[in-house]
Amino acid sequence: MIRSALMNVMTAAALKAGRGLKRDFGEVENLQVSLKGPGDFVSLADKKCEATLYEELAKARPGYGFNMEERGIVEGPDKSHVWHIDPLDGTTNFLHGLPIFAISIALERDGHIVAGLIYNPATDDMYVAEKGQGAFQNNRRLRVSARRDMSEALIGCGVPHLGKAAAHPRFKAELGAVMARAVNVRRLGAASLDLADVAAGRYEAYWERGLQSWDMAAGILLVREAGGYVSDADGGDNPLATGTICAGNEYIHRQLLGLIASA
Ligand code: 2AM
Ligand code: CA
Repeated sequence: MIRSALMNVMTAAALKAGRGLKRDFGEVENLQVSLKGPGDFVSLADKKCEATLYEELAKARPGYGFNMEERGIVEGPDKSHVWHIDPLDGTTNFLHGLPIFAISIALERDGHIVAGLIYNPATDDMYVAEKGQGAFQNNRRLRVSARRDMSEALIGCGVPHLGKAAAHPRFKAELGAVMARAVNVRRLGAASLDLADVAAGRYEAYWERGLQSWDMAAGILLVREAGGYVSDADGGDNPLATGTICAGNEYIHRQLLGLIASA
């Protein structure tokens, strides 16, 4: 596993913030029955988690900029470094008591993502990658799947939620095209962990539209360092700019792009 000073800083921040998130997740079940529901509680958990990450990372690496889900962009005097942070990816799962959510942290240096971390505090799974150093789950090196045949491929996706109704028809068409060829499709609800599943070879490929940089930045590096391919959902080379993504092993990534384009 990667033990650089930078990765130590990132894992320490994620573990500290993750402890709070896990405690709050334990409370969500009790709140399900209350009249008001757990919505406000969850958004507070999200904000607390982000505050911890912000404090820890700013203390350890003064001057770096931030691009975070809750606070947005916080510029720092050091213009060559930006953290992309999602304190709680998979919010809907968290709200419903499903243990599929994560903290996602990526470091951009001079326009390139050089380090990524994804941590699920509910399962204590820590995924890390640094450019040129490989990708790891806990202490295990990750490698994308070797399956080449779409008829054996398990494909992850993201379903646009109720508030994105305009995106529903296109998604249904793409889903139809993929269902016609892949063995089956999964939708787990946290983009960062979907990318970790590609890096670990559990999904042959995954696609989604309507994402933000903090949903994807760490996972993109993880997939590439595990030997996978990443593009946007239309085959372009900048998923962070378009907010769409397609990631997978070399063979299924290419075939999935073809299916999406045919939809
Ligand atoms: P979130 O839980 O941090 O919001 C699931 O399809 C993915 O989409 C998750 O990574 C989720 O991240 C993200 N997502 C959910 N609602 C979203 C929204 N309104 N805008 C952008 N991304 C969203
Ligand atoms: Ca997210």
